[in-house]
Amino acid sequence: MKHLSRRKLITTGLAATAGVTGLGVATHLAHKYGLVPPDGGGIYGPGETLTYAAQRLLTRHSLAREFSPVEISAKPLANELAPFSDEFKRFQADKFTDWRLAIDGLVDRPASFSVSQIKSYPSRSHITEIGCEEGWTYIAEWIGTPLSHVLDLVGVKPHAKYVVYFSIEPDWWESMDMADALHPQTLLTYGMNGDDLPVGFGGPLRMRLTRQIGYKNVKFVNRLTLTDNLKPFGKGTGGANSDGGYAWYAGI
Ligand SMILES: Nc1nc2c(c(=O)[nH]1)N[C@H]1C(S)=C(S)[C@@H](COP(=O)(O)O)O[C@H]1N2
Ligand SMILES: [Mo]
Repeated sequence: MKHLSRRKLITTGLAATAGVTGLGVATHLAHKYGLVPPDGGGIYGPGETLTYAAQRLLTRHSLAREFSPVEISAKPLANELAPFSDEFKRFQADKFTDWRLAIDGLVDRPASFSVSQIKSYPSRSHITEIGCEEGWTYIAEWIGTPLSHVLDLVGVKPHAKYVVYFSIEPDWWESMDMADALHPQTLLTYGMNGDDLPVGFGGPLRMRLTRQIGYKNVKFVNRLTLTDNLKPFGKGTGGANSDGGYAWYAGI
């Protein structure tokens, strides 16, 4: 990694804007340094690769901006959701007592966790902004357990490269790399603005990543899988949204 200097990356970026040859160079370098996102071969291939590579090299450990309590949006906007299924309503009627987050794949000890178990672990909160690709954003306080804490409990195998996370809602799933999975602001979120996380915002459990756009923040999460290969999931791009043509790495 240290051989690919900031200067070189910037040069590569300039080359990329200069033309096809530059794009080839950028892609070649990104492959060489393990900076190619899983959907990097798509139509936006080199461009996505460059964005991902730049963010990963330059902002690997950076935190998303945190706001002060007075900046919390008075009326956060919940994205329109599909009607809740009978299965979901049964969990809800029982105050989500039977809700489980299952973790499997490349871990030493596959396990499943209740919401109250997750709430008993160390918590972290942050006041951050979430935004939809359609243009609106809001600021809220998000309360949860760092994903890294729960991953430590199950023991992630060293060759795991991605966390794939699934909603109880059919067809809602996404994945992130280990840099985001272990990032201190990435939370298994169960609270919002001092209360339980309302179901409209993804309760009882939502994946909250601060450095990527709204659609990566999957609601009603009930399963995580650790993997080193995203190809077997869906169409192989690493998420329901990237399968549909959006970027897999949707950095903000
Ligand atoms: N399970 C599930 N998760 C989801 C969605 C959804 O429809 N179902 N919508 C996504 C999209 S496109 C966005 S922009 C955000 C919206 O979050 P909000 O409702 O808190 O504004 O949730 C994301 N997570
Ligand atoms: Mo969205």
